[in-house]
Amino acid sequence: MQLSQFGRPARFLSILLIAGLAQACALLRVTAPLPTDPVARVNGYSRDGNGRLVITITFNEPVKQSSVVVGKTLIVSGQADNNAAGTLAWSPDGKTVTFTSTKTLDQLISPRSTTDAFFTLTIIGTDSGQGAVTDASGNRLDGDYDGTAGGDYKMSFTLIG
Ligand SMILES: [Ca+2]
Repeated sequence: MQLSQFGRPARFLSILLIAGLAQACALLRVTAPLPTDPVARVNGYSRDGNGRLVITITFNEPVKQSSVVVGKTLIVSGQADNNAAGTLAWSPDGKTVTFTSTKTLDQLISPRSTTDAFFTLTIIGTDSGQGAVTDASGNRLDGDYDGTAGGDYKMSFTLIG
């Protein structure tokens, strides 16, 4: 009786401790677009006034901006260009980056081999020689959402023909 009454606050304290640790060790993740979101597969991009591809990517915490390098740790691949050149623009809080391609979206996916067209966004979490995206403290992106740092984020976009 007395033991179980004593156990309750101890359990509460350990839950607080675990929650605190989880907070301190928060993993860097992409929160939008989510690879599992079927709507984002179609709508997670846009075109600017010049027809260039624009993809806006949001993370859960500020990113070390120098770790995001187009063609190395952020790779956009279309049917006609498997490593599209482009520029990055960061939000003031460092959590959101917007990629704008140098070529137009039509150039990236043309000629289309099927009615539908596809392009992919890869953000590197596992360094295989070209670096990896990290947060401001140097923790690598949990790109595969498995709960441990590392793993690449891959998002497929489909243009319905
Ligand atoms: Ca991971």
